[in-house]
Amino acid sequence: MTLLAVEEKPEDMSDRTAGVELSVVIPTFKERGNVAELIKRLERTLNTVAWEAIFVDDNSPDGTADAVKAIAAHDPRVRCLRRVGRRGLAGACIEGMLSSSAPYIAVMDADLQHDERILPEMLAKLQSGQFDLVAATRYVEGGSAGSFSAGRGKISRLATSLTQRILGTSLSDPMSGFFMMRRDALDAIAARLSPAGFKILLDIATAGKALRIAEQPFVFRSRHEGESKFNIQIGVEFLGLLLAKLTNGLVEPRFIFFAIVGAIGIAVNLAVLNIAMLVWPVSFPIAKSVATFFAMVSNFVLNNSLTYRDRRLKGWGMLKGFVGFCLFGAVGALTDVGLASQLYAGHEVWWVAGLAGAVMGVLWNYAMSSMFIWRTR
Ligand SMILES: Nc1nc2c(ncn2[C@@H]2O[C@H](COP(=O)(O)OP(=O)(O)OP(=O)(O)O)[C@@H](O)[C@H]2O)c(=O)[nH]1
Ligand SMILES: [Mg+2]
Repeated sequence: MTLLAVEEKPEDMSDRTAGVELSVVIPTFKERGNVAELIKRLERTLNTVAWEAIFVDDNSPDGTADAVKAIAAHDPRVRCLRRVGRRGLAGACIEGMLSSSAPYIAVMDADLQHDERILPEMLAKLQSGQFDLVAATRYVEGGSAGSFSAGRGKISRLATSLTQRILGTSLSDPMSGFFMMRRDALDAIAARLSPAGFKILLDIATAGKALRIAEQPFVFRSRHEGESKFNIQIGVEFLGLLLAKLTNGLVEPRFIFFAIVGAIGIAVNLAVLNIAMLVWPVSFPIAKSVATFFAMVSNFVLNNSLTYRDRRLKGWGMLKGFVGFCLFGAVGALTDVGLASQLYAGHEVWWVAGLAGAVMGVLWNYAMSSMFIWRTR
C-alpha cells in the first residue's frame, strides 16, 4: 500500500480581512488590574478601525502577561510580548513598536491615565498625510495634568521647561508617553533610539529632526489600579538622556549612572580606609587594599542594579561578571596611572595630570563594562 501525501488545499483567501491599520503598544509592569478595562475601552473607541493591542510586559511578578494572554486566547487583536531578564520602559516601547507591521503605531500607558478617546483624532491627523507624529499633550489649551499631585506637577513642569530650553524642542509636553506615529517614520530612526530611559517620545522627537509633528490635547487622568513606577532613578535617567542629546550622542544616557556609582565608590573607598586605619593596626597598603576591594564590590553591585539594571547579572553570571569587572578595573587603574605619569612628566601640573588619568580610567572602565561584562553593545 502506498502512502499518499496529504494534499494541501489552497487556503480560502476570500475571508481574509485587510491588515491591521493601527497597533497600540502598551508597556506594562505590574498592571494586571488594568489590562481588561483598557482593552474594553480600546474596543469601544476604535470601533471603526482595524486595530491590535501589543502589550510589552517585563515579566511582571503580578502575572500581567497571563492576564493579557488569557484575553488574547480568544481575541486575536490582542497579543503579549513577554520580556524576561530585562527592564525598561523605553526599550519595551521600542520593541513593541518594531514588532508591528501596521502603518500607524500608538504608544500609551496601561494605567488608564492616557485618555484613549483621542486615539481616533490622532489617527485622522496622521491619515491626512500632513504629519509623521502626533503627540498627546497635557500642556496646551484643552489638555490638563490636573490629576498630578502638587509635588509631581512641579517636577514635571520643571523637567519640561528644562528640556525645552536645553534641547530646543517645540513639543509642549516632551515628557508625555502618549503618542502615535507613522511606522515608516519610526523605521527610519529606530537604530538611533536609546532603550535606556523613560522618555521615549522625547528621544524620538529629537532623533528624527525632520519629523512633522502635531499635538493633541488631553486631560491626564488618575491612575486606575496598581502603583506608580516613577522614582528618583527615573529622574537621573532623564538627566542622562538630556546629556546624551546635548553631546549629540557622544555621552550615552546610562553613563550618568556609571559616573554617580563611581563617585559613590570613591566615598566608600575613603570611608573604609579611614575605618580600617582606626580600627585595626594594619599597614597602609593592607588597609588601602581592603578599601579598594570594598569600593569594587560597591561599584559592581550598584552598576548591576542601577546602570545596567536592564541587563542585570544573577547567580554565577554575577560572580563571573565581578571577576571580569575587577580585572578590567585593574587595567583601568594602570591606564590612569600611566597617562597621569606621562602628562605629569611633560607639564608638572599635578591635578591636570591626575584628572586626565582618572577620566581616561573611568572611560576605559565604562567601555569595557558595557562591551564585555553587561554586553549592552
Ligand atoms: N515593560 C515595562 N513597562 C514599564 C516599566 N516601567 C513602567 N512601565 C509601564 O509604563 C507605563 C508608565 O508607568 P507609570 O508607573 O504609570 O509612570 P507614570 O505615568 O510616569 O507615573 P504615575 O503618574 O505615577 O502613574 C505604565 O503602563 C507602566 O506599567 C518597565 O520597566 N517595563
Ligand atoms: Mg502612569
